[in-house]
Amino acid sequence: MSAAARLAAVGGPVSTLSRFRGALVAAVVGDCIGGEFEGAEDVPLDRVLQHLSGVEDESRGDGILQYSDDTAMMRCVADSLLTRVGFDEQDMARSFAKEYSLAPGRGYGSGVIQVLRKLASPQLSDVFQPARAQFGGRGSFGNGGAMRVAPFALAFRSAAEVRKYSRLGAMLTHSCSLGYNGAVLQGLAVHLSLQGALSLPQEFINRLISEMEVVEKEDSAQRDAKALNLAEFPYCTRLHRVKELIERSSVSVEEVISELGNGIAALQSVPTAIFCVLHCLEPREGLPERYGGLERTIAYSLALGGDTDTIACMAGAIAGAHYGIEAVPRSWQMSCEGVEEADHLAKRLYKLYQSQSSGDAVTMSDSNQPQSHASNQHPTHTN
Ligand code: R7I
Ligand code: MG
Repeated sequence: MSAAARLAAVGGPVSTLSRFRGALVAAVVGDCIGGEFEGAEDVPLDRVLQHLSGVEDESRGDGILQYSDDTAMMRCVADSLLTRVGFDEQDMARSFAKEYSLAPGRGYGSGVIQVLRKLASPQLSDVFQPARAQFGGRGSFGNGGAMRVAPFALAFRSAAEVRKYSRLGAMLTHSCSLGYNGAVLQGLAVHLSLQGALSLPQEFINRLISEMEVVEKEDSAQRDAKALNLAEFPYCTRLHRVKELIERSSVSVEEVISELGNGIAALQSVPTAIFCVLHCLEPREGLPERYGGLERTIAYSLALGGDTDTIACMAGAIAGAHYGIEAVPRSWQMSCEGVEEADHLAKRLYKLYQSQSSGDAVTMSDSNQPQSHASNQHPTHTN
């Protein structure tokens, strides 16, 4: 391991550009590598390690691992934010629809396909309408809004903007608050991680809890929780469980699955992804000592089974923003489709991010303050 990789693996100083590249590249890598175990109920760690050593073996010649809808849609988000210099719901919606029509076989959720077909219609004026019609009018609670959200955290500087645009971007396909609030949580986790907040894990999780307390006070969140027979403040409740689990000296995979879930619902996967990152900040029994934190995070996400590609993709985005690009093994990057493109998009988003700066870095304490953003120059964004 290089000195830079070692430094990154222990969470040492990492440049912002490296964090940006790490976030998108590790998300793609998590998606591609995680595809192997998608839907599996029981994934022994041995099998995960065997799969990963296969990925590391460059002479293997199996060809590259393909990305799924997670990466396909994340690319659309990044591309639209860059082309429109901010959030433009019409452009992003058309981009999702076009991507789906060009490559429909990427493993999209069965519900979201109907939305993507409707979004392709040139007659459609309200691009949020097809999502609202899903599941009897309540909208999808799937994790599809959260899995693609990372570029919002790379495009917007303040927590308030990340909250606002993560939510709107998710609502193009997921209008149930459980769906879009999962995206808000994942977007904020990447946002905080980019700023180095994972070097203080307790503060990181406390900050997410306090953010989600505000988000889940909204009427729509209260109403949807009731309609789905969930206790009030469902994300906050799960984040408190995450906090309890990371405080324990040992926790089994079975406990993590039963406490947090590993499913396709955002509620059963976003807090789980956050847990994977926090749990793997330290070396863990059963994982090779040579693994850095990023490798541990991806390996551990796979061992949970269930929606492995999406959980590894989301955990990868958060962990990649913390450890930086140097922590993503070259062999993993070379084995995964779409890495180069993700790296290129991350570099362009970094430039956009820098161009909004007045020269002052955003700090944890001032990141709640509204700041000027490129999207303000664009008349079509929704308020
Ligand atoms: O959320 P989404 O884009 O995809 C979720 C996962 C990701 O891992 C993708 O990679 C893919 O593999 O699937 O897709 P949706 O179709 O919106 O939601 C996914 C599934 O969640 C649906 O097909 C439903 O089975 C379920 N679901 C619901 N079921 C009942 N009631 C989502 N919302 C509801 C609901 O309100
Ligand atoms: Mg998936």
